[in-house]
Amino acid sequence: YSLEKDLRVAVANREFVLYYQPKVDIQQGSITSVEALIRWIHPQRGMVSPADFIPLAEDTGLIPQIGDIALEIACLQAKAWLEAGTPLRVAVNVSALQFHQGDYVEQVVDKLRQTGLPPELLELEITESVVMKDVERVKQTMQELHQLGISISIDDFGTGYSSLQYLNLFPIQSLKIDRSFVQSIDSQADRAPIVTTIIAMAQTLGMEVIAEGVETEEQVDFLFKHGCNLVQGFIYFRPMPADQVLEQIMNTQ
Ligand code: G
Ligand code: G
Ligand code: NA
Ligand code: MN
Repeated sequence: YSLEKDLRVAVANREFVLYYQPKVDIQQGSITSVEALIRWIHPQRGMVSPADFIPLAEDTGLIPQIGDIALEIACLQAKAWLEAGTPLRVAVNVSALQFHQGDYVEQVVDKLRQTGLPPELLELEITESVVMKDVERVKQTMQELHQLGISISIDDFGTGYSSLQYLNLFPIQSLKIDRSFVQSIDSQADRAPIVTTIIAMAQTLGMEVIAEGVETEEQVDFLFKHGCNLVQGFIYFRPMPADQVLEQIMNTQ
């Protein structure tokens, strides 16, 4: 039995769906975008979490194809929401291998063209570790994406030791404070300064800052008090299937 073999079949048969988790502006009481999170619907095992197959997809070189499927589903969905009269920006996770492909920008442009999604409704989440490799090329790729009107977020921020100097070179719209730092707000007082430092850093650089993995009122209060009013986490919404998103938004507004 081989999960790798199954994953190849999964790519050929497109056995993937996206769940969506809203990002909330707690000051405005609005949803600013939704993060697309992939799930594999395995014919025997049922729903498989990306934590259990993304690493395998990276090791086996299948990740660019899976990323391409995710991007396509996300663009189609955001286009459908737009046509339903509810424009909603969708944030898609991009893995290092996909981002570093020579024709990544063209792949994205093709997807926008094929689906008819305006670039302003697409956001790309790139992990901090990706950004620190090959800085000049990353900068070039980000600039091309930015000039198209696409937003770029740095995911899992705080785990990868980016220098301020590099960050300032890139057209980055927002920093996402890694869940591990957010979850230490209640328990480990010594790590809270990391959160406040990231918030201050984002403000200094003129970027938005969003906290991910927010689960408690205490975390929300702390974040708000320190100037971070964008949050994503179970306290507001869990990742949900596409057909629940509009209903949830209606209830929020
Ligand atoms: O949804 P969940 O918490 O199980 O996601 C686990 C991890 O998988 C997260 O780190 C998330 O960023 C990553 N992930 C989710 N969807 C995608 C995707 O479409 N592409 C890539 N590369 N990673 C994803
Ligand atoms: O690495 P990335 O940030 O893309 O991971 C997002 C993952 O975090 C998703 O799989 C999502 O299900 C999960 N997630 C989202 N909100 C919370 C939360 O409040 N608590 C925890 N533990 N996980 C969360
Ligand atoms: Na992400
Ligand atoms: Mn993250």
